[in-house]
Order: sequence, then C-alpha cells, then structure tokens
Amino acid sequence: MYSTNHKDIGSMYFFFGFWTAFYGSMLSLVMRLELSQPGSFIFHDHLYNVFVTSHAFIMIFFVVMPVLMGGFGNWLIPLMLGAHDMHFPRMNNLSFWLLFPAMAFLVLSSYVSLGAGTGWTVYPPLSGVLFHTDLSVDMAIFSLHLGGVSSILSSINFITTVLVMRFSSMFMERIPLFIWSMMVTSFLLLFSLPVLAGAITMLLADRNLNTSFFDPLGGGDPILYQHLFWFFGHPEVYILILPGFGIISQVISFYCGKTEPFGYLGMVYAIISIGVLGFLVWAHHMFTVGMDVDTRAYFTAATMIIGVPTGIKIFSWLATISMSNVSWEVPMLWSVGFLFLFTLGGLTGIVLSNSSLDVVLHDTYYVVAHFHYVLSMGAVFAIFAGLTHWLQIFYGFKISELHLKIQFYTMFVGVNLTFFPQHFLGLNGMPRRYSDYTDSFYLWNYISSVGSFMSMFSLFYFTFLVWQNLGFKSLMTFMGSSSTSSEFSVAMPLPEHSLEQPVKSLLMHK
Ligand code: HAS
Ligand code: CU
Repeated sequence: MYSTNHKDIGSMYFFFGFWTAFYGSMLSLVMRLELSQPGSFIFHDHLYNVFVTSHAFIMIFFVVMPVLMGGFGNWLIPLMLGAHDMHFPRMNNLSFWLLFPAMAFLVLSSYVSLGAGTGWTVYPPLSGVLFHTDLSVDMAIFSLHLGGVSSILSSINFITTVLVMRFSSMFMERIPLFIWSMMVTSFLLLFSLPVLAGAITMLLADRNLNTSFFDPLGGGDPILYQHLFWFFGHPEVYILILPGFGIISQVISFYCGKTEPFGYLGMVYAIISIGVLGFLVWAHHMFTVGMDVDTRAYFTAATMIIGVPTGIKIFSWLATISMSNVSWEVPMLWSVGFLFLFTLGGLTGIVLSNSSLDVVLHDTYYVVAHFHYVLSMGAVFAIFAGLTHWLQIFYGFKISELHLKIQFYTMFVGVNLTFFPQHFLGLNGMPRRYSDYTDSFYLWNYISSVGSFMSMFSLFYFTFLVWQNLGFKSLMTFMGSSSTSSEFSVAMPLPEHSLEQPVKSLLMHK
C-alpha cells in the first residue's frame, strides 16, 4: 500500500482498473438494457444522461488511462530502460492514491442530489447552475481536478525517467516503441490537462461565484468553453490510444520473432506527428456551432492529415506480419483484431472529419460507433493484447490458450454486434444521449444490446480465468505453499523456458 516500487504500483493500478472496468461496464449494460426496446422503462432522460456521463468519465479517466499508463507504464518503463525504478518513486505512489478521492467524488456525484447529466464534455449552459442546480456537477469537476493532478504528476515522472534513467547505451533512437508512445502521451497530458483544468475552474466560478465566462448575459461566450474543452479533448483521445499503439508494436514484433516492427524510425516520427497534429484539429468536434466556412475547411483538412502517420503505423505493422513466420498465440489474435477494427474506426473518423458530412452526422450514433471502434476495439483490445502477453511474466502464471481463445472470439463477436449496427442507426438519424427512440430503430438497437451482453460475458470469463490463476495458483506460490493446483484450475503448467521469452521482449532494443 505504501510501496514506492514501480511493480507494486503498476499492480495496484491494474487492480484499480479491473474494479472500475466492472463499474463502467455495468453502467453501459443498464443503458443497453434500456435501449433494447423502444420506450423508457428504466430511466427518465436525466438519469439516463447521468449514466452516460458516469460511464464515459469512468472508462476514460479510471479504466483506460490507469491501466495503460499506470499499469503497463509503471511495470514496463523501468524494465525496458534497465532502470531500478521510476525517477520519483514517492510521487508515483501519490499519483496512484489521488485516483481514489477522484473516483470517490465522481461516483458520489451520481448519488448526491440528481447527478451530473452533462456528458463527459460538460458543456454550459446545460452544466451551468441554471440547469444543474445541485452539487453534482461541482463534485464531478473536482473529480477531474484530482484526476488531472494525478496524471500530470505521472507524466512528469515518466518523462523524467525516460530522459535520465536509461542505461548508458540506450539512446533515444533505440528505445522500444512502447517507451516512445509513453513519452509522447505524457507530453500530450502535460500540455492539454491544464487547459481542461482552466475551463472547468472557470465553469466552477460561473456556477458558484457569479462570474460569467460562459454566460452571454454577462458578456461571456459558451463557445469559448467548447474551444477550451476540445483543445484538451482531442489530444485526450490520442492519449487513450497511443499507449495502445505502443503495446501493439511490442506484441506484434515479439510474435513475429522480431525485436521491433518494420520501419522503427518511421514509427517514431509517426507517433510524434500524431501527438503534434493532435493539438491542431480540436474544432472538428464543433462543426455545428456556426463556424465560418474557411475555419471549417482548415479543420477538415488538418484532421484528415492525421490519417497519414496513423496509416504509416498500420502499414508498418502489416508489413511486419507479412514478412514474418507468425506465431499465432492469443496476444497476436488481439493485435490483429486491433489492426482490423481500429482501422475501421479510423476510417469513420475520416468520414466525420468532412465538415459537410459532420453537420448531418454530429450527435448521432454514427459518432458513437466511430469512437467505440477506436476505443472499445482499439484501446481495449490493446489492453487485452498486453495482458495476455505480459501477465505471465508479471505474475508468473499462464492461462490456458484454449480458454483465452474462446474469450477472445466471444469478445470479438460481442463488440462488433454491439457497435456495427450503430453506424446504421446514426446514418438513419438516431441521436446520442436519449433513452428512447422511434420504433423503426428497434432491430439494430436490439442486436446492439444482445452484443453488449456477449461482451460482458467475455469480460466475466477473462476475470474468471485470471481469478483462477491469481487466486489459487499464484497466491499459493507467493505464500510459499506447495499445493498450487486446484481441482477446477484452468491453469496450464508453466513450461520452464516460457518465462524467458517475454523477458527478452522487454529488454528489446536494436
Ligand atoms: Fe475521433 C469524435 C475524427 C481518431 C475518439 N473521436 C470522436 C469522439 C471520440 C473519438 C471519443 O472529425 C467523440 C467525442 C464526443 O464525445 O463527442 N477521429 C477522427 C479522425 C481520427 C480519429 C480523423 N477518435 C480517434 C481516435 C480516438 C477517437 C484514435 C480514440 C481512441 N472523431 C473525429 C471527428 C469527430 C470525432 C470528426 C467528431 C464527430 C462529431 O460530430 O461529434 C483519425 O485519427 C483516424 C486515423 C486512422 C485512420 C485509419 C488507419 C489509416 C490508414 C491509412 C489510409 C487511410 C486514409 C484515409 C489515408 C484513417 C489505413 C482516407 C481514405 C479513405 C478510404 C476514407
Ligand atoms: Cu477529435
């Protein structure tokens, strides 16, 4: 608990993320239950939006970021650099523990009074004191403040560690791509989070101190909030995916028998380009606010450019696979699933970047489909690729391949059933953030809901597999007991050499 050791802290992030993943997924499951047929039979509209808001915040700030940055980052960065720990070990511990009050404020914000039904974007005037009169939005804002402090401290720690704690021959142009992605992600956090903090603090002042930054009645401008939010919000979506890119690079090259993917330097420049360009495209989320046509043309063009470095990454991974004798183990299945489905999500992103199309598609389910393809099948598939690849060296157990394959395929079918029909719903004009819809949208919504239950089954399945191994096998080993097997165990005996191979991939450099 008080540990400053990077592995312990990484593990604590994993446990935290496991728990919050269940909370966030359960919220989405109740929403899919509501949407499984027309009519509002669980929620009234505000409560539905409280669930939407809570689900998004939890998945973004308390699942994907803690697991990818906190969990994998803490475990792998020092190991890959050949360092004994992070550069600021006690600050590292502080970063982790700040997540608990942050999470507590967010969860409690849904239970005190009416809850925050603002969506994760917290736009005024909806989030203003006129439409959210009680404490909930203030608590959600405070949660973001604390989460932001945690992330900024972590970023400082990661950047410093990478810059000064490499062993002597480990030049920057040789460090593993995972480290590069963590570096760039840290910079994105460092530059974007203060802007979010500014925006929500101004909102807090508008709500409580009678300022009117975002209120036209006092000379303010609600569009200013949107600019500030998306100046953070767009880099944030790359914060969510870049660490996943890093994991996919390590996993693919490992199972292709390579030390790094095809085109290492190109990959480095692609990561950096995505990071830089990510700051120049924010207003593609605001095409409908009444922007002039030149500004729309600029943001359309700038946004499309991001497809180029992303394409470089996708094609480099494909080249790596095509030039190798691939060992088709489970982490590789997750990686190929990632390549296919992330690309699909990226292409719908390109569709949305056309401002003339986005005017129609904005705030429809098409957008929901887009970002779940890049997140639920991008970031989450990368997490599974990383877990199935590294869990055995982190905790010394190996889960049965057969079970993991069943789990992969149920998840693969589940998420596609859930989100593919949402493209059709969006194209037909079904709006986001409503608990009800017209009867004509019934079929695709029903299929989507069935898919979500399948994904949930898969998540439970994975938890069961880890629990079996952690609970009976590894804990016994840690505690020095000789009886490590369980009658029901689905654990495989660990071959003697199997620990060595992933270790090599950890220490991978040219
Ligand atoms: Fe996005 C909305 C555009 C990537 C996440 N995105 C969102 C939201 C989230 C999100 C969460 O321009 C909703 C926020 C909210 O709550 O309102 N997104 C893009 C583009 C990319 C992109 C162009 N998004 C991501 C990633 C995310 C993410 C990564 C998280 C992990 N996104 C948008 C737009 C909106 C949006 C609009 C606003 C919609 C609205 O109205 O609200 C790119 O980074 C994707 C690049 C990837 C590819 C695929 C691989 C590339 C290849 C190379 C060849 C392809 C080319 C493209 C050259 C492009 C294989 C042209 C060729 C064609 C055949 C079309
Ligand atoms: Cu964006």
